[in-house]
Amino acid sequence: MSEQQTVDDCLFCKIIAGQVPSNKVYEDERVYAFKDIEPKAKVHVLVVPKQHYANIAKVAQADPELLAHMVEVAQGIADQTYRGQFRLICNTGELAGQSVFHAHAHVLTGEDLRDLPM
Ligand code: D5M
Repeated sequence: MSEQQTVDDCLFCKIIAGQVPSNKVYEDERVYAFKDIEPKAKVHVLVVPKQHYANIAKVAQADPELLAHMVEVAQGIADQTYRGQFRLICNTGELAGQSVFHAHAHVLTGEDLRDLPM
C-alpha cells in the first residue's frame, strides 16, 4: 500500500481523514493520536499509523521504524501527562480483543495503573 492509501470502510482511516470527528492529541506525517471513546484510564489515547495496516504485527513486519515511532509518541504523551510512565496495549486479532482492524496502540496513563487489570 502507498503512504496515503486508506481503506474505505475503515473507521480509523475516516478519523485520520477528518471524516469522523475525534479528540486529537497529537499528529505528525506518520501517526495520528486521539482520545479513546471508552477510556479505561484517566488518560487513554490511541496512537494510530496514518497508513492502513490491519494490526500492529503487520506494522512491525512492513515498517519497524514506524512501530518504533508509535512507541516514541506514546512516550511523549506519558511525558506530558504522567511522569513518563504508561501502559501500551496492542490487541492483535479478534480473539485477543481487537475490534477495529486498523493498527493502533492503546496508551494508558495519567494515574497509578497498578490496580488496573491488564
Ligand atoms: O480498540 C478499539 C478502541 O477504539 C476501543 O477502545 C474503542 C475505540 N473507539 C472506537 N470508536 C472510536 C471513536 N469513534 N473514537 C475514539 N475511539 C474509538 P480494540 O483494541 O480494537 O478493541
